[in-house]
Amino acid sequence: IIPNKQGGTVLERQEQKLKPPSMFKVVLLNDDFTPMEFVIMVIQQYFNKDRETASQIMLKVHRDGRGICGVFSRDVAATKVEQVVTHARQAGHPLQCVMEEA
Ligand code: TYC
Repeated sequence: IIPNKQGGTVLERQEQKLKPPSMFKVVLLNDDFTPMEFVIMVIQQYFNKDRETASQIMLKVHRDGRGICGVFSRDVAATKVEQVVTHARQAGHPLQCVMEEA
């Protein structure tokens, strides 16, 4: 909004200088206690994967220590992490889920 010589204002188009939103990986971490079946169900339920894909991700985490379940905007990633950790704690499992900038 810019003042003019008549005491009014004119509205000028803003420059398009907004950065695209950062994206975040949601990563599952391995542990020795959470049952494989529970991890498969979590991946299916919160990351919309079919059972085959969820099993592959779970086995990757089991073997390598970590695995990516998906990439999301900051808010969605944070919500997924909270939902997965809350679900795991309610079931009494130590499953760890974290987000990191992609
Ligand atoms: N390592 C666990 C077991 O042998 C299975 C597991 C997989 C746990 C993935 C956590 O994110 C995980 N029961």
